[in-house]
Amino acid sequence: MNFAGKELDPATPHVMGILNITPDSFSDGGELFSENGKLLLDKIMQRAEAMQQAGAAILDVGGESTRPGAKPVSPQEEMDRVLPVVELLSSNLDVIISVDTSSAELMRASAGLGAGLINDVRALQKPGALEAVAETQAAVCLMHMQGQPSTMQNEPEYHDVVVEVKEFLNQRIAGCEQAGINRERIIIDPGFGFGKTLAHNLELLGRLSEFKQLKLPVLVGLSRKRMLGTITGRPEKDRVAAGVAAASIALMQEVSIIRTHDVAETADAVKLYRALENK
Ligand code: 8Y7
Repeated sequence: MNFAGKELDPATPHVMGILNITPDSFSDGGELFSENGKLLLDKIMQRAEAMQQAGAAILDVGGESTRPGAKPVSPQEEMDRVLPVVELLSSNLDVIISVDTSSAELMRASAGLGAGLINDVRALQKPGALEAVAETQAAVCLMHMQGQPSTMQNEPEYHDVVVEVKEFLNQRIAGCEQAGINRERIIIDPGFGFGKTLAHNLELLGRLSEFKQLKLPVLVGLSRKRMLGTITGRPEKDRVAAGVAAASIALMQEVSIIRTHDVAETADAVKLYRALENK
């Protein structure tokens, strides 16, 4: 897997650490902003370095909260949050920088500052997004979502969730290829929790290996999500063990990247999986 020049071994899984630059983020926001809303770049750098040392090969920087019902941010505000962080990390850390955005303008600007991956929960469906990524060397993660973040949890429906998510991803892959983004740059993600009931999420988790049919690296984000709370009865901060358990189930189905808030714990699961594979 190539990320604008930085390589990761595709034969073994990797951890992506989440760096949310949103004051309203549910688990790690707030402390990264001062009282008057300025970015605390020294704190952000500390958080990033800690995640890298704990085993993250990729850091996912996001300035727009996509949790169900979140307030939208203006494109300018998203840029003001994310770009200084991309610049800071790319000049100070040897890590792959991912930018969690749907905005073509931010995709272009962050790739220019050294981002190696565009992580788009809207799978490059916003105007200009396909073209923006095509102009860069960055890889892209295409995620499936049914509906929009504000309404996606209102009775989502599928005939066969795995088949429909695969069909959607196949269409987006074709769109990428037509726009000049070749398959070597594409990662796919079923989008746990994005317009899915608990039953849909469990169906996807149990049948993740079917996504291998698309012959592209698979990324999954499960950490601290509501499905884990529903199953365990635990609040967000106490879902780490459930998240690592879910990650292990995904690892056994040969996913390539695990996106997580809990890098050290997830990196241990990856080590266990690698030890098993190399036995
Ligand atoms: C995912 C994601 C979120 C995910 C990818 C959360 C930005 C909600 N979830 N990106 N983003 N996959 N690719 O709980 O599952 O982290 S936001």
